[in-house]
Amino acid sequence: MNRILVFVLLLVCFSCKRGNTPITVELSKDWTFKNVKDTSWLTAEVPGEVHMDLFRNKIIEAPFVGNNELDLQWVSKEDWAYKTTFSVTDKILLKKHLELNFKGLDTYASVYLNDSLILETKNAFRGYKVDVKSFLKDENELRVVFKSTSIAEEKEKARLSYELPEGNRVFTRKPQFQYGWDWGPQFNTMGISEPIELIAWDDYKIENFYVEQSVLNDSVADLIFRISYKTVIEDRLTYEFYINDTLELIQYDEAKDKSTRFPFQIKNPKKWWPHNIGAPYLYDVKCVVKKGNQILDSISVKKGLRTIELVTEKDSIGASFYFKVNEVPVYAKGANYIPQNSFQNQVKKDHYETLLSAVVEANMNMLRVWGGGIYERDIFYDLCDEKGILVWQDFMFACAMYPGDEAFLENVKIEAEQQVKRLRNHASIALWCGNNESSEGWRRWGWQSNRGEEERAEIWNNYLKLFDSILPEIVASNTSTPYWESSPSYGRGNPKYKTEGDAHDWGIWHDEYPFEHLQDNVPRFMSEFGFQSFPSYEAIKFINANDSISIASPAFSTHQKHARGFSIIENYMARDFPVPTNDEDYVYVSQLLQAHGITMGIEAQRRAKPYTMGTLYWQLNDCWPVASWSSIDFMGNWKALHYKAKHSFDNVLVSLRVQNDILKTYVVNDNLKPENGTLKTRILDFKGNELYAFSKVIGVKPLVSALQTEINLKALNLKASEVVVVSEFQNKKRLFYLVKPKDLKLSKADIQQKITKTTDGFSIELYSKALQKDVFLISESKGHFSDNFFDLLPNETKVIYFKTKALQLKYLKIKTFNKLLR
Ligand code: BMA
Repeated sequence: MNRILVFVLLLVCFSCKRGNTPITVELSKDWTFKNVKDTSWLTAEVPGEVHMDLFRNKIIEAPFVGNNELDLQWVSKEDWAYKTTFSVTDKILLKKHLELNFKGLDTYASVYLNDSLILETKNAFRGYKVDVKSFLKDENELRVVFKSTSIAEEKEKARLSYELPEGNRVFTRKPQFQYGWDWGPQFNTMGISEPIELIAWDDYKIENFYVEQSVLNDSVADLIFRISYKTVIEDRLTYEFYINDTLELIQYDEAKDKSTRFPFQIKNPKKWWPHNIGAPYLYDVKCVVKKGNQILDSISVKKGLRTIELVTEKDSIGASFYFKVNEVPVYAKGANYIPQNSFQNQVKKDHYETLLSAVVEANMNMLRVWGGGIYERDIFYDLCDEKGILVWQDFMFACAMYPGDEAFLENVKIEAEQQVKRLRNHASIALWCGNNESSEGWRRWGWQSNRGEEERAEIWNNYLKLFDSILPEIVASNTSTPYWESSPSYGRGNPKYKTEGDAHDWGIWHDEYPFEHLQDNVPRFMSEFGFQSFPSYEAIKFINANDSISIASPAFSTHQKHARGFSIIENYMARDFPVPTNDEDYVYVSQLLQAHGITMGIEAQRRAKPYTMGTLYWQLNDCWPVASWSSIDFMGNWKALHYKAKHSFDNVLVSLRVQNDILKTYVVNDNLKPENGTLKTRILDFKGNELYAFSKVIGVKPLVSALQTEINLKALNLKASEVVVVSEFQNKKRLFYLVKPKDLKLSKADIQQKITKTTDGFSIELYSKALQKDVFLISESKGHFSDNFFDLLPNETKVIYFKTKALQLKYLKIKTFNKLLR
């Protein structure tokens, strides 16, 4: 557009009247709450939740401490009322339209405005809008009464002649993990979970702005700006579109059809990439709607331009399962994400920022938002867009069969449509997946036994209605993001789990297969596999509510939710590691054990690229302090796995394996460019003496994994328990051992340390004359070590940074695996 015209338009724009745009007021003040049976009201936080309100009022103890969970089950069995009063200005009252927008009510709520029942709800995953023009006054009272979920659930259950797997939770549309999970407590929350807004408007209000992308290549991006709105006028309106604050398009339309669409083209577009491949570029797109000179409404979105494809093509082995971003096959690296707190309103902006930064730092490019949790808040997806993290988004259904009656399906339809529309502008969203493990459960977990044919058919047909028809149709008609019915495609009881689709390989952990199973059993896309460990000392002390790190305390036992959890950890530990007798070492070794097994899987899968095209381990984070599969604990401390996964997920990975006495070195390259350099292999004893050395100049093509060297170990006549293999490529070193950790004959030597203050923490220089394995730095000051649980090569100095607000590093403890071996 001509510059003078833009200037004139901008001048016109500055003189525009803004008086008549919709007004939004959040009703977050002066809330009180009570048990419906009580008389006195106590202060409440909105948005919020009843357990936390009770805790703040000192009625209950901290829910995550000790055995308090068990004593607090009464809370969800009661009914709770919330109320506030608020005044409304004449300016707002005089608006033609007054609407209350309930962004989240958890779950069975009756809402009264000035004693009139205005709304009844039954879905915590959707919003509700109510026209309140005829109810609103100068002074108002808003009251929300929540009923215990069990009342509605029992009613629904009574309507069926059979029981649905797995329990009454299936009848309520709320986070399923709140009913208790194998890593989560049972805290069935109730409350006003998201803001309530009063929206006042006269003639026109934007409801939704979707920047649809119809074509994207290197030279053009063809977009369609789709606006849906509410209006009472039929005038000709002006739509102005700004890209990165520059007015780029002006269009006109009659305001009457509830929606309108305008094509627009960006030349030489900048694409959005997952951060490990390119920059996650985002455009600012803004739409301003005017009537003549008057602005009626405006809306902005951040838009990343990318194509996304899930490639599931039949091939000679079975069928592929991988993502193509901007035509590039991208190996997905990451983890499964669960809610960050049982009480969602305790999760603040900083938590999102810190956790998602840790995802990027660990070289992950994908998270799977698991179906037993929540559709995350906008901020989560905003940050994933910004940081270049792809999101595999489950619909919120997990490990169960769900009802199929009209009312239930209608409720889910609205939920799904709202969520898909809310998230469709996000470049990060790579996939919508119907559910977690429901079809696997139906086929393999005995759910069909003791049922007649008719009953089985009904339950399965209801499954198909929802996951094979309703949800994919909603996804297809509202976005171009791919849909997948269920994760995994096949349970591990079906041999196809390795040759088709995505897999959850719980042979590790649940079936107690040795970790080595992961070396040769790689699927096409590993969407779950995992192993538990104990959390940080900090988390254990918090649970025990004193300075004790006892893992045998009754309190800590409540924080292990897997029936066989402790014994599975111990069985695996005894196979590969020494089993310490004191808790401090036991916790440490449990983390080494988890990291040992999971990184073995990560690397085997990456080496198998392109047969395998994704690795998402179970699980990234925790919702409370607990012994679990997470790699970052509830307190934000990185376990050994998170540090080691960072290396195993590196874009350029040197990975070693021994097969029939042959030491094989692979290089995996996830970059778009070839990686060249000298691959050096050295074998050292633990004092640093070189026993063998071999170098080779290599070139690794983009996006491949390739075997680079094979060394016959037999011919070298080594003492396998007394050596370390050091592989070096492009200034990065990987260490590899030829025997199990428990069989290593490590030397005992001191570690020298030199600590220096830096601007935001400390630098720690470490040195030892002998190889030190799994060096673990522990500080009592809260902070983050740049690396931890690392191996220190003999006679080499390593510098670690400890980022902390503490001004002194009073206590730095160093643990090393060497000391655990007899
Ligand atoms: C996976 C998940 C969860 C569970 C985990 C560990 O299959 O989908 O249901 O917490 O296993 O058992």
